[in-house]
Amino acid sequence: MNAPVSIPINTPMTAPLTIPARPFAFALPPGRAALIVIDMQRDFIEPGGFGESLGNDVSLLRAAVAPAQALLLAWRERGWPVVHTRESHLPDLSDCPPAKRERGQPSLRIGDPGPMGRLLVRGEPGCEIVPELAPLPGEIVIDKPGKGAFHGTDLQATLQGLGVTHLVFAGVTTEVCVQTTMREANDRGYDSLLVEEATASYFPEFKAATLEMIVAQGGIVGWAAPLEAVLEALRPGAPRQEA
Ligand code: TIU
Repeated sequence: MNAPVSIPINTPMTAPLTIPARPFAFALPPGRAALIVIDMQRDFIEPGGFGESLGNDVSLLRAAVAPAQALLLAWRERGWPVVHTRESHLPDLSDCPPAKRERGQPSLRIGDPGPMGRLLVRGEPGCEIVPELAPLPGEIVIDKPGKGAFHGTDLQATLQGLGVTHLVFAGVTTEVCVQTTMREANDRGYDSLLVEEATASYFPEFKAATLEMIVAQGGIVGWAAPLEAVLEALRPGAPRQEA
């Protein structure tokens, strides 16, 4: 069982930044928020990878790259923690359940060789994050065997160690790995915000529906906000919520 989010004692608390968001303003506490960029890998975004093997038009995901990069750069300027995830498997596929590998009739399966190496296998070119969003030394990279980033990883312990209580999300795909991870985070007690332009789906209607699902019922999963609202809040000197 996962322990609830805990705050290390002596963590300095400064007044939260206020981000206009749906279903209501998101209060982002400096020092306790991490940016989590989900699976912005060549295997999902470029032709010849896992996403295309499933029959998808991968060009639809490209739209999220520049907004995610703007968010990442603003976050880095603040010096706050960044987590990158990669959906990936060990070369012997011992962490890939047969039910995942054998599902459906893809043109290539996980572990099969393609133009960017073996699909979704760690260390292969296709498994890497696109160059625009490449992790910097010191940023956290979580290799995850599932759709959710908490499943089978040490993400929970890593975030707890950093005293993180709030997550800002970018990445692909909106309704699969992003939404799954936001739901996992919600159940673990994190407040999560999805940045609308910094996420994409092979199915634009699924992205739109997912945004609605997240914010419905008073934020049953979390919050959503446009990129500009987040960037504005991150600018030095941006107004803060009254403590
Ligand atoms: N197929 C699809 O939409 N997504 C995935 O398989 N993985 C992620 O979302 N990263």
